[in-house]
Amino acid sequence: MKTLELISFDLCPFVQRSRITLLKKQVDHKVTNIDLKNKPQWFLNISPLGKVPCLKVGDDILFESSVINEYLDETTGGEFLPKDPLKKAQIRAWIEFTSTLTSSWYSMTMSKTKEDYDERKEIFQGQLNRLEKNITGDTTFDDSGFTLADTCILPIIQRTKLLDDHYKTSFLSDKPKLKNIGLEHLEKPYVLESVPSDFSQRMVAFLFDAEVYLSR
Ligand SMILES: N[C@@H](CCC(=O)N[C@@H](CS)C(=O)NCC(=O)O)C(=O)O
Repeated sequence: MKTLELISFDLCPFVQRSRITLLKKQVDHKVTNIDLKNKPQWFLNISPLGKVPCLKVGDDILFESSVINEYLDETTGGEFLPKDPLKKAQIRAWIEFTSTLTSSWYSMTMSKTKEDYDERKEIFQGQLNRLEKNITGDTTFDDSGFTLADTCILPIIQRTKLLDDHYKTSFLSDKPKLKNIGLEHLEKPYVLESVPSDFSQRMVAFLFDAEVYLSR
């Protein structure tokens, strides 16, 4: 296999998807973190959208987390996507949904006023409810086992649990399926190592510095 280098920002939920895939499959790789506020020129040269993650595969570049994840899965056995075309398409569709959900989490969390927070919370909560209703597995999104959808849902559960634990929100209190997926995976090495060891403190400090409504 060609050498793999993941270009990363260590708090990014989209990067985390690929880290989870790489770590769960125990694939050798290097991680290079960049400063998103001061993107290096070499990064801008290789990243068409100026976003992380990017994956260097030998001398080739891949971008977009869902594409990177499919490549990583396909080249290492392909067991993180169902073989059945309809099932596979459904997982891909829910992966797309989780990208919107991730943006909604971010937008809500970064709200600076109560009005913005309340408005965005409605949107996030509605989407989270919908995700919860569509989970068919006991400890995974799909009843066929761990899929690439789980690599996208875990960063959301982790960040939402952080809000519940630290800011006393209660997003997961009526979400037994999401809670169960979190219980099963969040403390496993492939999730713990997919973020910095001081992830919670870093996130809380980041939100405090950003003077968001939740930090008040
Ligand atoms: N659709 C992209 C989203 C990636 C993304 O939004 N990454 C953020 C960091 S979490 C980024 O690089 N932002 C830099 C910028 O927009 O300037 C993916 O799934 O890879």
